[in-house]
Amino acid sequence: MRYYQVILDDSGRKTVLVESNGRFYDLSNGSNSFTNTIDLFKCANDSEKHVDEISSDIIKNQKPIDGIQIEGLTIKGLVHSDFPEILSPVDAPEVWAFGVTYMDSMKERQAESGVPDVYAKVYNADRPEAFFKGTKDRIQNPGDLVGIRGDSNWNVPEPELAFMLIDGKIVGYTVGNDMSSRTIEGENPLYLPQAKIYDKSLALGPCISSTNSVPDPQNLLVNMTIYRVDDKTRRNLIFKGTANTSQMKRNCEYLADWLQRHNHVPDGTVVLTGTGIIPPPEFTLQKDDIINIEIQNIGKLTNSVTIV
Ligand code: DO4
Ligand code: MG
Repeated sequence: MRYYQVILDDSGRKTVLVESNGRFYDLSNGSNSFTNTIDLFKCANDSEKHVDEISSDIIKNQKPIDGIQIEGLTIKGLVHSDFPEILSPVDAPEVWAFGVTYMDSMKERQAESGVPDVYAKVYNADRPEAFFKGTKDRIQNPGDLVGIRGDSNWNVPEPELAFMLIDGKIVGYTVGNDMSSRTIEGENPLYLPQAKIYDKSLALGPCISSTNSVPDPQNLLVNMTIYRVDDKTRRNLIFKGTANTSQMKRNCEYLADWLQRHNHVPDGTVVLTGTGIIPPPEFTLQKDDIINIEIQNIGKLTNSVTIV
């Protein structure tokens, strides 16, 4: 099942929707009621049940919500309706990221850097590269703007499979965009935090897919398209790329294990697993570009670009 955090109507009330067989149910309607995904997944963990079992129990006597449709893997409200407003699927207290987990990521960073050895070393070492990416207030929702830094002239999105941890275990998956400045990272690897953490540099969504819905996280297609709007307001496709999570050198369980060595992370922590799609060196994002990242069995995350 897939879990969305949404605002359903103009009351501003936030709730969790679950999608089951293309229909949506409100998990705040029931004796056991949930208005955020962390509480829901924690409840499943505490009661030693799968989250989909808890949800199935809640929705078994409920009618699906009218007027919400699934389009591809994106949820849409009624035509002309601003609702549901889709929020980030988890209010993650911490977001971490791994880098250089795909061969292509290693090669591209070697090309941009004056010290290419560090990337080969980390790709080949047992210890992966982990970095802190943000806190919940830094997460952009689906449909929100993502940022490129005003002091950087080479900027890219990084489409990444992300997982969520409860009690140290992987309980679901989402789509992440690890927005990055290649100018700053290329100048000196010690500038990594500035290349990676700045206003609007992280987006997550649209949902958390439970582990039942992602039976093999190491075999998922990842697609990214980028559109540029011309002066006639036409959208032109300017980049299209594909990867598969089977190309990851280290799997999600391995990354979860390394992250949590001597480092406890709070429930609801989200972890980005690295990018396998890197636009060519002449490509840089511009204001108003539209980025779509779609991961099989999860959904599509769409954001447009602003300068921060
Ligand atoms: O080494 C820098 C970061 C790499 C990264 O974010 C990635 O490979 O996705
Ligand atoms: Mg990345």
